[in-house]
Amino acid sequence: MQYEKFRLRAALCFGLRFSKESSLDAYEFGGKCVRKELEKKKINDFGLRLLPCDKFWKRHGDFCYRIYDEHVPYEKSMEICRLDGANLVSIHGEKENDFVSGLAENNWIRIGLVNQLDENKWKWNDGSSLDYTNWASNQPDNLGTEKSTHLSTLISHKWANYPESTGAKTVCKKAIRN
Ligand SMILES: [Ca+2]
Repeated sequence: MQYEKFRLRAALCFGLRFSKESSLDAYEFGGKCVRKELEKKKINDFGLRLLPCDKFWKRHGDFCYRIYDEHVPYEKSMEICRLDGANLVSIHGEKENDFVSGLAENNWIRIGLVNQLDENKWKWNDGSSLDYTNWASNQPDNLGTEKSTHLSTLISHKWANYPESTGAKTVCKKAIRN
């Protein structure tokens, strides 16, 4: 009989733990089924929730992305991302390209692909490898003067190089919190 009571209580605790009320956990303590708020575990000393991405950032895979709608030159884009502890976005495949261009909403965004004048090579600002490109036809052109790269749904999610002074929206990228 005592065993049955125990089984029932354990089942109740188990049910609570995996109920849709995901903010609650349940465990046995002193012969009772105790519920506790799980949310408190996810709040740090500053009262902020430790979600994988901060507010205003969107997650895709292991990274968080944020778009800034102001049209700014290259140096300003760099500064915006740096202040966020992030880099200008790098893109490593078609899915990531689609995700990033989806943030742009029919406008031009700057991505972190730059041309070093001294080497005449394209490199990602965040130091990641150049393993994917999606240039529009006849791009990149005017090497030496168009050293920044823009992406837009207006050219079928493809890329075109522009002078660093040309304004574009900024997309920043950083790794998710574990
Ligand atoms: Ca160009």
